[in-house]
Order: sequence, then C-alpha cells, then structure tokens
Amino acid sequence: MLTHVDVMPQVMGVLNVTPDSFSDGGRYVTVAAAVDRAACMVAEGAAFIDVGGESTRPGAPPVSAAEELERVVPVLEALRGRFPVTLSVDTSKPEVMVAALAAGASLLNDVRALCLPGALEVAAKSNARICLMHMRGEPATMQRDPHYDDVVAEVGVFLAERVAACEAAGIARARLLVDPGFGFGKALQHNQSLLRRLPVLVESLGLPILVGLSRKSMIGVMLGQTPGSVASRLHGSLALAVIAAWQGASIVRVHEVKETVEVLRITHAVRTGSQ
Ligand code: 7PJ
Repeated sequence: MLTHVDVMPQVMGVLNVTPDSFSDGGRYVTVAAAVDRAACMVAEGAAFIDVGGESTRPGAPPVSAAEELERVVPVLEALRGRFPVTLSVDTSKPEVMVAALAAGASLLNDVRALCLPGALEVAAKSNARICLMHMRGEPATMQRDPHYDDVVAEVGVFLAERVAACEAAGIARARLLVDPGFGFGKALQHNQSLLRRLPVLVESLGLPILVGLSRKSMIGVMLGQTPGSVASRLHGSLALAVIAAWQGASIVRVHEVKETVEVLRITHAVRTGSQ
C-alpha cells in the first residue's frame, strides 16, 4: 500500500505580496516581480505557490479586506493557468477567499482555520482544498508567554474540531490539510514538541500535514541569533524541513525552494531506500 510516507513531500513556495512581511517585505510588490518570483519557484520544483497579502508575523498590524484584495487578486490573475502548480491564498477573510477563488486560487490556506464568520461557508461552497492551521491568540499578541499543558494534545484537539466543523458543513475530508502552526502562539519548547511528536498528529488526524518552519524565529532562538535577523536562517530552515519530512509532513511551506527540494530528495531517498 502506498502511504503518505512513501511519497516525497511537496514544496509550497511562499509568495508574499505584503509591503511589511518580515523576511522579504516589499520585494515582490509589483505583479511582474511576483510572476517572476513564482516562475523561479516553479522551475525549482514548487508544487504550490502560496500568495499572501496579510502579514501574520508576530506583532503585525491587521490589514483591511480591501487592501488584502488589492494585493493578492492581480497576482493570482497573472499566475492563473500560467504554471503547472496549485495556487494557494494565505488569508482568513471570507471576502478575500471569494475573490481569490474567482481569480484562480484552488487552495485556501487559513491560519485561522476558517474561524472568521463566513469563512466556513465560503470554503464549503467552493471546490478548493483547505489548509486548517492552529493558532493560539492573534498575531499582535500571540507570542506573549503562550501556555499549554500538553501542546500536542491541545493542537490535535483543535484541529480535529475544525476538521469536524468542515465535514459538518459538507466539505469532504479529501479536501483537507492540517497544520500545527509553528510559531503561532508557541514558545520554542512548544514548537520543538510539535515537531518531535508530529507522528502523533499524522496518526490521530489521518490527514496530510502541512508545515511552515522556513525562516521562523525558533531558528534564531536555537542559534542564538539577534532577534529580527533572518538572513542566516537558511540552514536552520533546511534542518527543520528534513526533520518535518522524516516525521511525516506531506507539504513543506518555504521561502527557498531549490535548497528545500534538494534536502527533501535526500531525506526521501534514505527513508525509502530509493534513488
Ligand atoms: C504559515 C502560514 C504556516 C501555514 C505563515 C511565515 C508567517 N500558513 N502562513 N502555515 N506561516 N499554513 O511565513 O513565517 O506556518 S506567515
């Protein structure tokens, strides 16, 4: 039987179209530049392009739906049909979901797991795939001393509840992905526990797991880097991608596609004894 473990994880390339995103803010703000960046990520092996117009970095200010729409819709329209990839939109707002679906997105990647009013209904009316992510709190305050008694159990219960809510709304399980939400209301020890015990979530939820670890501050913490310096997080990001793949993640969301594809190919070859 072919299980998720026998398949090499797919890579989702991050395409931020926010002027304020913490790691590559402002670089891909024009549509042409965003298309070029997407073309590069596709050539490097990305199976998904995740277009995001709301920065969810810790402390980021909220963005209006109008502003988010203005950022993501032209980029999705320009990418639609152009590359053999799944276009994803990183949003929580139902209005943005509707417009993004119309503009060519076929994956709704929601860090708020369809919790905003109306989001579940929009998702149910579409045929899109959906990524349900766990977040504790809101970006503005989520990193202020987060507490869990058992982070893996609590994240698992939350995700199972959101999966159940989706199924109750008529969304087939086959459309769902789940994500423990690394760095979203989690201290280093929580992120480490989630990664160390990822197989528990793989088993208990029985759905493909997407992980976002690329350039996250947990790397800076473990390496003792100055807060805010993201330039030298590549090797840490790759180490975490390898661990996540080994632990059963199905999709890895990253900024550096080429390097990630290489380390995932090696991980997969060792894991399965193939070439
Ligand atoms: C994630 C995300 C993540 C999913 C961001 C960043 C912050 N979506 N959107 N999972 N992170 N599904 O890229 O560091 O971890 S935005």
